[in-house]
Amino acid sequence: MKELMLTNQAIARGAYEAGVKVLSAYPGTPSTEIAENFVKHEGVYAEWAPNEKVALEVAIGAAVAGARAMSCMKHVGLNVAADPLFTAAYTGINAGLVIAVADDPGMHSSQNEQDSRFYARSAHIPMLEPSDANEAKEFVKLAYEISEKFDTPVLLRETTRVAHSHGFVELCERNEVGVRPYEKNAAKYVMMPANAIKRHVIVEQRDKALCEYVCSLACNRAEYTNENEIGIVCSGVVYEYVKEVLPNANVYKIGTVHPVPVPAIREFAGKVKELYVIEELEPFIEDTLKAAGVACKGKELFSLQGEISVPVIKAAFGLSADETLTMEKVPARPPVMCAGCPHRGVFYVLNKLKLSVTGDIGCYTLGAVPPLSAVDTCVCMGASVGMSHGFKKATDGEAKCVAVIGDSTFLHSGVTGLINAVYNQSGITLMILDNSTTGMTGHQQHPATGKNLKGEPAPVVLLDELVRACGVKDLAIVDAYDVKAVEKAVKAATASKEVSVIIAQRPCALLDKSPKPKMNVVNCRNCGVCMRIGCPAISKGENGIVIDPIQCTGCGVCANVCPFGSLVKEGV
Ligand SMILES: Cc1ncc(C[n+]2csc(CCOP(=O)(O)OP(=O)(O)O)c2C)c(N)n1
Repeated sequence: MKELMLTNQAIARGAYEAGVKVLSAYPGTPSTEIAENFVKHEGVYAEWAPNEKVALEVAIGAAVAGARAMSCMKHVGLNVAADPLFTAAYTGINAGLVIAVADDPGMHSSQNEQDSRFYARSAHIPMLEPSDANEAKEFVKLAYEISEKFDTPVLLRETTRVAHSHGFVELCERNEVGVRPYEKNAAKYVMMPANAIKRHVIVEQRDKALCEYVCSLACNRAEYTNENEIGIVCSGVVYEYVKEVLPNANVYKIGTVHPVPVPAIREFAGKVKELYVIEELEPFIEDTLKAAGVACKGKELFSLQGEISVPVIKAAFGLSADETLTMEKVPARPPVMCAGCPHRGVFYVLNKLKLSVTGDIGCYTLGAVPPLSAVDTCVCMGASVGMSHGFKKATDGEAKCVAVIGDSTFLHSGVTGLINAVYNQSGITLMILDNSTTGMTGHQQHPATGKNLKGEPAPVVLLDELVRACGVKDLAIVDAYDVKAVEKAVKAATASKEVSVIIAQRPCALLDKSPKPKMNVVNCRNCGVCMRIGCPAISKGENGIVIDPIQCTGCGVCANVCPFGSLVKEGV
């Protein structure tokens, strides 16, 4: 039976069919739907971990204990999980372990374009990369075979275009692999130097064996058309584009991007007119081939930035562009905070008070965009707290700055920064924007929401108690819609020499869709103050401010900033 599926759903299905028992993940576009779909299967366990490092450690533990396990994350999540990743390559696994990692060429929803293939090489872990949904499902099953055959974790890489495209997927039965017996084996699982030195030798031997083995795999294949034609080496979504743009080219499709099946590609190169490598981001395959003495062309024709696409390949090969709809032709729609977003009033205040804001990653990063224009920095999840501490230390405590972080991000990696600020006494002010969800990635639960991945009730980590337990004495809790209370709290907190924390609470406006009274405009004096909050429901009309009743959520933030009381709630 076939079913139309999102590739991420197909990966979840592949894990189910492979007999995976335990999955642990942290959300991150474009990987999030893998966990969300896997948990829907019967007889499996899946969870949101507070961050990717924990998620991978859970999966490693489950695999060592004897159950097939999976961990899923976006590319930057693999940075967070890199510590256990590198050493799990040494310990090996007991039952199969697959780490699904989603790269985001073009940065549709990421802060950088890093290429995860380098993790595979430097951690000495094999990596598979599918081109479509059905292949993704099959590659997951293959990944578990490789994992157990070679006693290694296996990385499964996808990119945004593959993760978020649909395809028909052939459904198969679940392979009930059961749980393997676990045997204590310190030499294998306790990585202290004396043991790790010996395991490193095994890792190198495994690498060599894998290099040979991948050449025999059907997922690495040459597709010949004509020996007078050029040859293209590619993988992932680029394979689909190449088949469309260059139907006469010979193609070598790589399924294992690490190790690259070099001997097989060398043979392919000998049978084609000229060899090209087309790959997104870094010249990973190209450099591997060149280092092995296989002549090829690649990045002299293609950029290291952004995605490869049909028009990009056409342009590189001098083929005439057709009327294909390109991204450039689509009008730009810059992101804005939603109407009713509880983060809006906070940034209005921070901008008004002219404070420097070390920001973080979440919906609230949009506090950097005009007219709010409040956020000064955004580097990675959790960085807001450490960076504010750095601002303070650099200026002998004089910097007028505030760190702003979301609830999910605080639990992910902000709490350690707060412990550091208390311990090393910098007197930072941290604002936790608690909207009771992981908003940016589509409303996932986290340890402070009271629900688990299945949506079932779960124990709640109380943010105020956690903050106090870190040693913070100066803690204020405010309603994020109450702009005046936010302003008062920020003024008090930034005047203090102690570490201070403000928790601004209000659930994400998209969580509660019940009808609410909208805002009305009465005797507008056209002062324009409400335009400074950047609400998409507010615009300037011919006779003053206009509120779009479809978008308005009645949050009242505009009324709280209006100096003339001209914005009032319907029926109030
Ligand atoms: C290491 C890492 N993991 C995951 C992500 C994806 N991501 C971006 S923001 C975010 C969390 C947003 O939730 P929260 O901090 O509660 O803020 P909100 O969006 O709800 O305002 C996540 C998971 C990321 N950018 N980096």
